[in-house]
Amino acid sequence: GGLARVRCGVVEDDGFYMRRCVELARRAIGFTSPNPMVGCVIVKDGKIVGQGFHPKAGQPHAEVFALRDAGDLAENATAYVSLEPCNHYGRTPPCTEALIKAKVKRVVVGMVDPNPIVASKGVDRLRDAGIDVTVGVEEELCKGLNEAYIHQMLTGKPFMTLRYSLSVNGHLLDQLGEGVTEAGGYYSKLLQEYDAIILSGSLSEKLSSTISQESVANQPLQIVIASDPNQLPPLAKEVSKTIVFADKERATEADLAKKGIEAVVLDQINLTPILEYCKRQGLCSVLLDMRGRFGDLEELVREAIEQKVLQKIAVEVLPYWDEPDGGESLVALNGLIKRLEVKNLVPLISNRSVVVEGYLQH
Ligand code: AOF
Ligand code: ZN
Repeated sequence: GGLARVRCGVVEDDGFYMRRCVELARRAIGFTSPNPMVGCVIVKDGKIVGQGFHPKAGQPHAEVFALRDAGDLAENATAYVSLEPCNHYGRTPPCTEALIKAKVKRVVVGMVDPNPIVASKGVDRLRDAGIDVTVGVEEELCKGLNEAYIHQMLTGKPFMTLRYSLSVNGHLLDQLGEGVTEAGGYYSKLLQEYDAIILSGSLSEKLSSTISQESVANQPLQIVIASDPNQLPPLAKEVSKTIVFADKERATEADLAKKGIEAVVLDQINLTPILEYCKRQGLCSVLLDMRGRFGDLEELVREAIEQKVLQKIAVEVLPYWDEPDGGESLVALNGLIKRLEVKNLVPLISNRSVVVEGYLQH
């Protein structure tokens, strides 16, 4: 943190360039999964001569774009990368080799890659090639950028967040605060960030309003939990892929397919098959999106907490004092969560809500 040291107009601070990497990486928010977001800058004589970010899984890595941008100027330069350069052939060739070939003198790495096939081997490879490597600059910032990717890599499970809106008197609201129509609103930021959202199928007409209004945005997969799939509201399938998990007592997959609904029917709706589905689909982050009442999500939320699968809670407090017969209260969660470490108070964008993000301490 802190301000960059500046000497004769030349920025010398590693943190400064690493923060720039993170800023670049964020341009691809919502598009890189299952890959991480990564940014890279090439610095020579205190000037940025090349920059890049990883735009999408399958496309070249951040380092490749930054090196291309720098051209011959990369020789003897310092490369800053928010994540350890890879040393393996995946969908793309190793970044370590590209950096070595470009003859960079020094590499500054934000954090080691938790991917077991990388896990410090990239750093080792660069050092073996005689490159000076510094690891762990703005590490917390870099980890925060890819909390879902890191969690998924280390546990094999998607990063799961529970979100809800509350009135000032503590009732669940179905309003979305700084909602989907506002670019930069908190809810639209969540939609952009998460690979999938899980919604209750008993929450009626509101399902289609989850779709982001920004045309360039990532559209998360909608997972609808429906105890009664015959009572489903219209699904906004034309905009976002939707899958319904339903109770087998009420309908068959074939019945639902006839109605154009892609469904998985289960003996009993519970967390395990949903997590397995997420894994098969390669989903790294999932938002449990609670609107107004628990509805069909109640058991799922409970299980996610009890099985320590829920990582984070994002609460938006809106300036309403709702009627007693308004939304449900959060009593169903009482006693389930032992400790919540509040890390982020998301700065106000409008004066219409306050957002608190906390992490469950399992
Ligand atoms: C980097 N720079 O910009 C990214 C990295 O299939 P691939 O070739 O895209 O490889 C994916 C893995 O590479 C991914 O799981 C992670 O370990 C690393 N991502 N590495 O050096 C990048 N996106
Ligand atoms: Zn790479």
